[in-house]
Amino acid sequence: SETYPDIQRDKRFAQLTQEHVAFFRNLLGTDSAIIDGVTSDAADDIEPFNSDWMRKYRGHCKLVLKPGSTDEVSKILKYCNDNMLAVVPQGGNTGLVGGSVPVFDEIVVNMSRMNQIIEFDEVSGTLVAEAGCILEGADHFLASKGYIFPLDLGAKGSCHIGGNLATNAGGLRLLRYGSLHGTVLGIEVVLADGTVVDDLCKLRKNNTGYDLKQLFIGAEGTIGIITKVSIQCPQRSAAQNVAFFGLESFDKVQQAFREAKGQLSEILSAFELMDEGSQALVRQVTNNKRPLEDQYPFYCLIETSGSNADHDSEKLQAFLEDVMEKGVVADGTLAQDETQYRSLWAWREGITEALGHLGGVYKYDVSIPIKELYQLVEDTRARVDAAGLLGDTDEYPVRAVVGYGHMGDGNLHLNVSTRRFDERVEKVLEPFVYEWIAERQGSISAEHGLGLMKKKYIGYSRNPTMVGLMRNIKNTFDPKGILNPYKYL
Ligand code: FAD
Ligand code: S2G
Ligand code: ZN
Repeated sequence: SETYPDIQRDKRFAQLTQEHVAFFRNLLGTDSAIIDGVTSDAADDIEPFNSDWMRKYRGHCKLVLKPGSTDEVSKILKYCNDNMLAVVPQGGNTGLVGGSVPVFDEIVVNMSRMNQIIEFDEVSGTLVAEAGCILEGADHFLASKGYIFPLDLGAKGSCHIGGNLATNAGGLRLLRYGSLHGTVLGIEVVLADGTVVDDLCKLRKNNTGYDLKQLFIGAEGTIGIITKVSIQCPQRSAAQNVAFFGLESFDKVQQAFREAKGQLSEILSAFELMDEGSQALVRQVTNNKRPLEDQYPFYCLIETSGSNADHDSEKLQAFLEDVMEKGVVADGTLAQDETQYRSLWAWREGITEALGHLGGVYKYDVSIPIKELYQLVEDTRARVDAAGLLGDTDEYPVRAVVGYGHMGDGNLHLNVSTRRFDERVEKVLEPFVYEWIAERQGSISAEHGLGLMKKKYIGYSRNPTMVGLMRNIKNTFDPKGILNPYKYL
């Protein structure tokens, strides 16, 4: 796991004492809301809260608090602010940049007990829920009402809606439903000093002053703890279908993307890119039968969501025949039923798990102008090979350099799969990848955020004026710096 030689624990932050624990125990009033490693040895119970999903970042917190209400969050933060106790807000702990676990002994405030749906308006589709609601649970609730959550990602079974807002998660449906900056109507958030900010607006339009909620979307818990969300949810499409294509070049992938937008237009709901390397790893881990007979350098998964199953599959069938005829697509298959729909999606959604299963992964979630999207993978693979690190042996630890992602958003997930985290590999990759991105005015973080991993690289995508303004905002909302310290800025 990662160690932090270049970071010192901020001496302004107090060490936890038994009095502090007594205050929180008294406030929360139930054992299920507190894991106390201060007055008792709870190391094993605390472990999952100290270690991130990739097992790459590890903190040493001794106290996990699980508030059950906004008032409890407010009293926790006021106490921490008054007593200089550092805090890490935590949702489902599926973040991939080390933002959701302590760096040292910060208190973890985990939102999992605040997981209720509060209200749903069946006419407007407006959902109000607590931040600790699990994304998949909220989507299932909406499905029962004929609606859909305008966000989907592979971590849906564990990630929280609050964490999704805090990281401004993009995911698999952004092409169709847009970003959380557009779908979120309001939030309730608690500031470092315990102030409860009620901006839980349920109106589609509210043009009365600065749109402050936007600051908290993507702030990664550094200026407040989101406690409630109000979000506009679209009708769930009656008909969903998915096609899986094999293509001979990245040029052809770009052509397929243009054809999909042109021919499928309003029913296109996802366009995901996968390279052969990423698919070979999924095959290696799952041993599932591949969707197509032959192997191709590239694959794309195209999803349609519309109101009329016959009309949509006719349109998709015609599109498939057309792009095959034109030689844009070398081979393709359409899902015939729900089972095939899910199994085709699994070849895209299962990549992250497969990579995690195989050992250490260096992840780069980046935005690049679409025409160069895959060039970064090729340049990185050549660089790792030239450094003599490609080989999947103990001596040459890099198993594969693969690329996949949300083609429609110009968002590539470059992943370097290794047997273990290895200094030599990191030195070859960083800052090379970030410099490559900066030269093309791309973004070093498309959707996963900055966290601990990318804090020191923000300058590759934001100029000093912007970073200065962000610091002013941080100092306005969290002047003592107790919220998620050491990260982000
Ligand atoms: P956590 O990991 O617990 O926290 C993430 C950050 O938000 C931390 O900085 C934390 O301090 C802060 N935070 C959490 N809750 C709150 C709150 N209530 N108030 C304030 N701050 C808070 N991400 C994408 O964008 N797109 C993807 O397609 C995608 N796919 C993924 C697939 C897999 C298999 C995995 C493991 C992760 C994936 N992710 C993806 C990354 C991750 O799931 C998202 O960043 C997600 O939004 C994190 O939600 P969480 O509840 O797990 O937050
Ligand atoms: C995805 C998940 C993280 C990764 O699958 O869309 O956001 O890089 C990613 O595997
Ligand atoms: Zn993604």
